[in-house]
Amino acid sequence: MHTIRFFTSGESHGKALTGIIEGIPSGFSLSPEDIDHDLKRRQGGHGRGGRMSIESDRAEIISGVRWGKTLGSPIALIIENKDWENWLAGMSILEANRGAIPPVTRPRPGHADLAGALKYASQDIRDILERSSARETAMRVALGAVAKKILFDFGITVGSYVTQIGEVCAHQESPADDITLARLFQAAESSSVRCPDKTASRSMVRHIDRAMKEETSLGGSFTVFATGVPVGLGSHAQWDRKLDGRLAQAIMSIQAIKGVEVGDGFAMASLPGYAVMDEIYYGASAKKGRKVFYRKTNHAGGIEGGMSNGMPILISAVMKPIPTLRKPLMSVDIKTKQAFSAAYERSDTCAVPAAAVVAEAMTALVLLEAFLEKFGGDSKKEIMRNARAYLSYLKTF
Ligand code: EPS
Repeated sequence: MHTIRFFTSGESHGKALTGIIEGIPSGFSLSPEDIDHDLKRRQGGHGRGGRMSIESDRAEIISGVRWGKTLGSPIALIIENKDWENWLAGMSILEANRGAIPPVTRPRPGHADLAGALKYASQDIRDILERSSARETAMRVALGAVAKKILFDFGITVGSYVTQIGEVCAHQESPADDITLARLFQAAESSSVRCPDKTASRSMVRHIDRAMKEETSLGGSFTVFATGVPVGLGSHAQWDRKLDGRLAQAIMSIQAIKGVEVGDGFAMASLPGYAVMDEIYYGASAKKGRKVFYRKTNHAGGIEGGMSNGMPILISAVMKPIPTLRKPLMSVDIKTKQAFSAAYERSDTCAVPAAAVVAEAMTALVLLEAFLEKFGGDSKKEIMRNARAYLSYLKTF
């Protein structure tokens, strides 16, 4: 039984994106501004294409909230596609408009185009690309903003920063503690590529400009973090309850993501055991002077045995270069079976900064689901009581 469930719908050039999230308890403050802030962050980032100058995403909350507070009923959201005006006949739902624009018959390597057309028996690849487009992630960010707002009321903060774009890598700090992460996040928020390292940021911008001129695209990597997560979200007891597995699936589902790692992740392959475990200590905490279990390192990325261990959660992911290239790649027309250069649809050069914001949303949604499994209730008051009782119990352990 899932504590929360959510769905999105919408084509990239259709009328709107819609989303429904169910299971949000009552009594939490929520306003459109809480959501619009993250929508704006997702639209930014150096390297975005022409579409982002058309859209200025805003969420309309159409159910589940009254007088600024959640009701416990499903929350439905709508984000309009401004570009729809240019696609009225081409994306019309009416049979009468069939054939208003020519079909897309040239599948782009790296996209859902060919597999989707074959699977859904479609002679027009537009039927596939409209939904596989990363436009859909705008709604995931809106739903994730709802989750973030609720987590924040319990002291949990989710953020991200970019660590690599193409060949340019940021100087990597070891982000073991909340203060370092807050600083990295703040620096990322004032960088046009969402990278906390100023020198690397400047090189990344130049690298993206060069890729634009060379008519190619760039991928990269980013880190998502969550601080304030209490020990014990997720479970070791069954494969599909493990928090790391759930987070990895959620982030891997974002368009163009090709790898996800937790904590030191792939680097652990070449390190000896003593270098990647986080030794356990017991003593007075810096915060309240009370004795607690603590770690000096966070190689595990805050998750051991599929459960949060009280350290910040750290997940990194790799985004491949966007597959829509101005300089087209070889492909085969699905109608004529002739070799062609793949069709070019207007696109971004680099969307790694945006992907990091989408990954924050997916992380928040998974964490909220796990949080409500542990402390679940129907109202904010009830959940507060449950969470407080658990935290008091931990003090007596
Ligand atoms: C995308 C192609 C571009 C991107 C789009 C994702 O859209 P268009 O085809 O309209 O130029 O801008 O991203 C968004 C619209 C968005 O909101 O992120 C693709 O093919 O995935």
